[in-house]
Amino acid sequence: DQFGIQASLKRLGIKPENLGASTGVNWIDSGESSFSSFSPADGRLIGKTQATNQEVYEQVISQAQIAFERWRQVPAPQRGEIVREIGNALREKKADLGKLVSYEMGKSYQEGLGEVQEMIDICDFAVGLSRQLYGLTMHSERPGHRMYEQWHALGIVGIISAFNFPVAVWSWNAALAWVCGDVCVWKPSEKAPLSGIACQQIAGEIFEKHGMPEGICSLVNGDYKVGELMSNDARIPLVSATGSTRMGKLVAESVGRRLGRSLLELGGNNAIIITENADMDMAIRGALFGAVGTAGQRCTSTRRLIIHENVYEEVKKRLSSAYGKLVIGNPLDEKNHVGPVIDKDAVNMYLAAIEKVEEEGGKVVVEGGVLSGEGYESGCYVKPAIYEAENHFEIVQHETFAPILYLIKYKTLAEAIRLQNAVPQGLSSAIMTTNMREAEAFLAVSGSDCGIANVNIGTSGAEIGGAFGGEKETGGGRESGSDAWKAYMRRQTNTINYSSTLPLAQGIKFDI
Ligand code: UN1
Repeated sequence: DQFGIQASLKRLGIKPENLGASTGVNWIDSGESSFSSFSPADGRLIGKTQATNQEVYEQVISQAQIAFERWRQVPAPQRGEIVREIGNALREKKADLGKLVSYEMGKSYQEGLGEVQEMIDICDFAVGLSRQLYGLTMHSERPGHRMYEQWHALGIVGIISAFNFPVAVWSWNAALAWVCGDVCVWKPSEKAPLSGIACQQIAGEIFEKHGMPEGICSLVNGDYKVGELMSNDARIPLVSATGSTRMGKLVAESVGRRLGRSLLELGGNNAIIITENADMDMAIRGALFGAVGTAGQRCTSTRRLIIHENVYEEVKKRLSSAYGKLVIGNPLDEKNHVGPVIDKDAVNMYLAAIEKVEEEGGKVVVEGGVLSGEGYESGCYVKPAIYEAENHFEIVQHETFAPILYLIKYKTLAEAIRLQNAVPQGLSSAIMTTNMREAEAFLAVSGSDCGIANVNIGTSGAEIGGAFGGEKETGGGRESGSDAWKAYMRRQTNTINYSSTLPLAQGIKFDI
């Protein structure tokens, strides 16, 4: 145990097995068979979790309903106080939690810490927000009338999160939902459940310390079947789901059938446009981290570089040389740049994508492959690869959750923007340029069609303060900053008549 994993698990209060569902600090034993969580870093078993069955699910939802009645009555700033303490507890446990995220998911320890920092940041954001859940006032057309809107808590928020950000995405939803007066039921990814369990325990203890009932923060482990229970459950007015476009369409269909709300963060196919006016050092640095960081498994990972023909060869050369210096290995060892992908399925998807791009006529620039031998025993380490490709290739149109980067050449900025937009997804995008006209054209209505458009920054690494999400097959949802909180509340328009007559709107006459 070179990296002190066992000590961290102990400090985080993770028991070795059978953690299925929880409504706060209590865990419910479903007696169901268990899921094993293996580390992609070294292939070892970290722990086991139980699947939540229908009966346990019912227990969790009933408790959440009871908890909502109480929680919604707590004044929002007091709810914020509790979220502040959750943020402080995360600060205290940052190193242990960051390590567990890194070990269980495979991202570098630095990125594991970064993920916990996102959780801390969203808690801070939510604390401030708890005093700013503003509604508007309007002028009524009728004399002696006042009109305004207010935002009320919605109810149970279901959160389905993905393996790649096993805890941060939960916190973006949960921290806002809590200050809004909602209660949360979270299904973490079955590929990284223990990080979720650690967070559940941290939050559960804080709610308990404040004498709050069980059911404000709940967790239900399991696979897609638990997700289906949530999507079809009319007691959950909002389901927030992060993952593949395929999964998102299934969730949206089920939630839509019962006219519930869904908030979707799905696939991205993010590009950086590198113009001939780019600061080349910055462009290379941004592209490199965007493409190989988190082993290409961020929904914001850079998958395409759209490069001006005059700088194309230079970018190709400099990137190849940078890729040659990448050190691939155990994510907890801070000398390594790139860790493993999540599991063998991900390795197979990576290999299939490489085969496909070659079949479609892509030309290899930096060769990929699966690593074996000492340190790579888990079989999940792959080499980041680069291909010259064309935007219309089927594989380029598709989000492959792996470190494969496609280089595409362009002549005019209009063409570059057209290529950037010509994919089904619309999450993140960037332009590298020192030319103000190019930057503004990229940001204009006729520019990038993505939810996130950056100038001289890569496609990944969004901050908490901005709304996060994207268009088209990315699902349209917005989470974390700006006014994303509105998705977690219900709006009520109130008109009050303080006059002694009852005039009708639109001047309608109705006299007897
Ligand atoms: C994700 O990959 O699901 O912008 C979220 C970023 C991170 C979040 C990514 N802040 O890359």
